Amino acid sequence: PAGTKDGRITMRRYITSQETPETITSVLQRPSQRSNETIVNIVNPIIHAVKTRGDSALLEYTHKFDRATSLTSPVLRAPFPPELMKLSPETQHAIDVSFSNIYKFHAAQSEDKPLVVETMPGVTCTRFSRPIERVGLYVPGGTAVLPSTALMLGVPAMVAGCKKIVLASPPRADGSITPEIVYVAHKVGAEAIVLAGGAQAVAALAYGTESVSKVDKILGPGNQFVTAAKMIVSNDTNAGVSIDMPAGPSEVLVIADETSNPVFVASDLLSQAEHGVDSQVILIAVGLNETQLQAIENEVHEQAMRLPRVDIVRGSIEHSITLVCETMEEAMELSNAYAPEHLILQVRDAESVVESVENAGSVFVGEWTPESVGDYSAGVNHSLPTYGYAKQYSGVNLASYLKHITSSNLTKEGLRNVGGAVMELARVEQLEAHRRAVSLRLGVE
Ligand code: HSO
Ligand code: ZN
Repeated sequence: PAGTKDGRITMRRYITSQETPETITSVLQRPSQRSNETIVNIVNPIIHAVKTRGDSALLEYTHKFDRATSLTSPVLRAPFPPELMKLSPETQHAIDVSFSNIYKFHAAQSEDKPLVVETMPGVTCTRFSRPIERVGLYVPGGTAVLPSTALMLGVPAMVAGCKKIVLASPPRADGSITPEIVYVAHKVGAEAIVLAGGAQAVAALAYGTESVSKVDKILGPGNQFVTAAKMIVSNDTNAGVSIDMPAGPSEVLVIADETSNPVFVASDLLSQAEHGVDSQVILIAVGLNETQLQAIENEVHEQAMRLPRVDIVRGSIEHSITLVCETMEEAMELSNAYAPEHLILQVRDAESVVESVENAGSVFVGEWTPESVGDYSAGVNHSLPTYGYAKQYSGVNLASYLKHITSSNLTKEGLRNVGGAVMELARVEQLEAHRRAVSLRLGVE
């Protein structure tokens, strides 16, 4: 069965009991991306140009790629003029509500007190955190304006206490930035917005230019060029910059059983599918019969046809699939192997299923929790690991903006207690100066 057969917007369907495990693994592969080498060959000269020629190269790329030819300065500095952040009261209220929830959830992640452990009498180990001083937050442009991404990156930076917050986002062709993003930048206390996108923006943040100040960490999603640029600069020891995580196209995996509402299930699949043609949505249908499966498929088609972004949906549904399986255990095994960015549980007693989640960026529990609440306003972060990276990465959170520093503090008694072990290991490693740093203090041989 094809992706959009006879003009119908349909996900390919597989019944797991009728396929080999190899087939299921292969259909759960992410759609392949353009070769890394091709991207790197495009991105490297851009990074080099911005690194060596600064603002003038940055502006050239913005004129070329964003067609913002009237732009004469690549930076908009705070305080941002009120006329650049004029919003309808409804929009402003929506941003304020979301800001407040995101703030609350991320503030609750802070460890107010240092962690203190006495590992032996007189041997005290402590861990405390400090904000990363300067952060660069990349807010993608492209087919949608994303003030929500500015919130998701900016609010935790503010909560963490980062001294310098700089946003970067590609300007519109007239050189301006959408007022919602300017308003968010203002709310999170950003000192500037870099009016640039792509690899050129990443390079400017990593190395600094005459008008863009260098940052210590770059966070935020982006296309393959942005991701490649983030990886390259974070590998350059001369840049001294880190990144949040590698990013790929957005994805969702919905698990539904016979208690799920086909209207809700379809709406969740489509809300991810409309992000981009490279988005991937997966439905795992647990024990659904033909009628129930068709009810969801009809909803996907009907709702998709009424969406303004139906053409994008057509593209993403093309590489999206339905897996029909028999048990929740099998569904969770498949989900954990796929490691989705978003996992939606529309099943009986959804809360009890959360326990078996091993790999996922963010989980949406029960039929009243569409992914879009997490995308915008619930308080959780939407900057999440994609492309299977949920197996080893966390989504953006307060700790993404902090460093943890440890300290040890020993009394003379403490050194007596632990010194023997230190001296013996130093002897094994034949590092005599290490051994003597203890023996000289203790007055032993
Ligand atoms: N679902 C996207 C985030 C987003 N949705 C932004 C709407 N705006 C990736 O997690
Ligand atoms: Zn979304």
